[in-house]
Amino acid sequence: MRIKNLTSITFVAAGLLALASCSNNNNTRTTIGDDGHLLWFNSLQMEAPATLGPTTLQIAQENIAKYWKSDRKVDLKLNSEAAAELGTEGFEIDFSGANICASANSEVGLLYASYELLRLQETDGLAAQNGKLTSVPAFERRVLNHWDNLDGTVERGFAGHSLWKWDEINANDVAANSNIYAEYARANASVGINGTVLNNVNANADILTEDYLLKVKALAEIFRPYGLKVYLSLNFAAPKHLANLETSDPLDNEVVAWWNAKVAEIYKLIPDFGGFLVKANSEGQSGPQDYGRTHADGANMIAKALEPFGGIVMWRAFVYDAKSPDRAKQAVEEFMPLDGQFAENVLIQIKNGPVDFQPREPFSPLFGQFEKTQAMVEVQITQEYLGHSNHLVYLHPMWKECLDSDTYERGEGSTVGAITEGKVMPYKYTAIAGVSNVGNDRNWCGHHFAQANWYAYGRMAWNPELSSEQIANEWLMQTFSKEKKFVEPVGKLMVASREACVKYEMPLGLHHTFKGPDHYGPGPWDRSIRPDWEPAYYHKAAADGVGFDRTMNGSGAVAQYHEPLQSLYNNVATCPENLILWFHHLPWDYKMKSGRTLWDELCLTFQSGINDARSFVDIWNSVEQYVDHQRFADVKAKLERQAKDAIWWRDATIQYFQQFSGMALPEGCQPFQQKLEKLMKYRIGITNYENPKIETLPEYKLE
Ligand code: GCW
Repeated sequence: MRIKNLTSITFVAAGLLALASCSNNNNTRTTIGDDGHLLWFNSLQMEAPATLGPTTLQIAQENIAKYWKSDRKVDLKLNSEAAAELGTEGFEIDFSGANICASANSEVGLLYASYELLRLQETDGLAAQNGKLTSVPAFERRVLNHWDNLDGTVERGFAGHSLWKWDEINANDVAANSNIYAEYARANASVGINGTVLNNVNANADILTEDYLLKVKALAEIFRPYGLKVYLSLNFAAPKHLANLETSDPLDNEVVAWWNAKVAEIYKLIPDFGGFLVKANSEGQSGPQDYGRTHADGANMIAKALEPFGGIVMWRAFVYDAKSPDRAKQAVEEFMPLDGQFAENVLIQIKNGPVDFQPREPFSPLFGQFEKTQAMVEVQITQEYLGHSNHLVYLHPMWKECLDSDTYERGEGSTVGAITEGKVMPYKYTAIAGVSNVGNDRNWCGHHFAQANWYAYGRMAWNPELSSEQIANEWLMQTFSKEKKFVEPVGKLMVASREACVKYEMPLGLHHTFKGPDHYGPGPWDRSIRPDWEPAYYHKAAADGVGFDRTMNGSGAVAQYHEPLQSLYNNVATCPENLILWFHHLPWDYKMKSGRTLWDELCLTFQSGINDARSFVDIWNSVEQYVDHQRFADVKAKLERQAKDAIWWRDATIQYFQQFSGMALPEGCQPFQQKLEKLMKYRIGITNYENPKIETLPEYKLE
């Protein structure tokens, strides 16, 4: 006999009025919530979870029992009959009856439903619900990538040290560990993130030693009730490093046997281990090419070991080498010959753009090229190139721009999103990755508003259709205040912030004009040990003009795009102007659509970015009454810094380019505040992991 409605539990929101009024109490919010630690649970004042204890179902039940404020009862039903299409994680919430009924095929589906209900409640969304709300995640594997090193530093992390305290993790008594790990897992579950790669893609092989694996197992146990699976980055040379084998050649029998045994050992400890993330033959990491083998040889060897256990390999396509005349072309050149050779449980993890997480890039053409290979998108949540944790830059618009980009692979509608969701060609596995911005800072992400990027990543991975505005507004309501006079202006500020950053850092398709390896601040003049690490490789500013010619007369990168994009990008008259210097090298006096010269347009776009950043300070000042004093002051200081940085960026970039253009600042531009010679000497140690705080630019003034 089939068991139906395995559990059907009804909760009465008993005694919750007291709690509700407590969470609405401004005093409570100021004292408890103002360091930002409560994330988007601020409006609920959610209690810290126990490190271990409750099951998934119990967590869902508790969410409702403790935090559901309405007197309408909520039923949570497991294994309801109608739920077949919900899959293993989806849920349905029926608002039509007297009771609200949430059903799912699994406990984790009910857990997600409970967070959906609380989100609706906290964002005034319940009134609009009267029928059935069905929700199924777009991507099966919604993964965070931590670039956390075993020594506690975080590569491109701007929120303190790693959350993982490897020295302290107690593998023998899991419940004795800090409950920060359960808090982290809960935050992820609440936005639908179901996987986490714990260590940096520049991987230390030691993560696969028994000592570390036992600690990974402890974390996996804490995460499990929240539906969060653990993955690891592997070092391809691990057999050499850890077992003293002479080689790590993926076709060597001993190497294969070593990986098989290692994978079996991991699954014995962590039966639901998700799989491996691999950066191979990229930026000095070892890989199969060290042994004359291909990416496919390497990925498939690991994939075969994982296959019996249901694990996957996420093999990165982030490859480039110093000799390539156009780095943007290399992923396609290196991976397309391998299309069709990858095992079924391999996904190729591709950064949103073809270079490297720049403020604006076109989508990576590799998404539209693969015909027989599963691709997944990697976005960067940490703001490596977008002002670190000093700038308020809400990234959802940037990510959505990539997912919504049409590759035209199979005619219109073959967007990056549709392809990677497996809607264009059938995929066995679908996934998406986001490089985490979480550290051990009290507020998790360094900037209070950087939390919105963690939140938005999860919401997008679940439902890529949600708009930037909706996600921003719901985050604001849960994190700060439901007051319309707060949410409206600040929501608009958030949605505008990415474009503002593009404008004040590198507009019109400029890219990689950063100072030094910190990737913070302007340095179009900067030199390096490799040409492709120098800004001039990308901007090519000279007396004859500026921009990278990627047309058919130049590097030919446009040919990696399908028609009509190829012609659109190739033709300077049709190329979107927000990418024009990505694809074209143009004279300084080139006529833009506005009728202005390229030079004037460039200067005025920078100015517009400065004005936007400046206006953010005013907007924030105008909502002071709705924000607790601590978070208000924290954000204000950072917004002022951001607005000054915007001027710094403009001063440096435009004065540097002026040496070539010989043209003056057009009307409408503020005069430079600092001279180029001084800015060229200017260094700030922003990549200071011990103290990644604001270092002011005292010379800059806000008007
Ligand atoms: O964006 C670049 C970063 C490196 C990073 C690399 C990668 C983890 O500057 O710090 O290394 O990309 O994505 O592998």
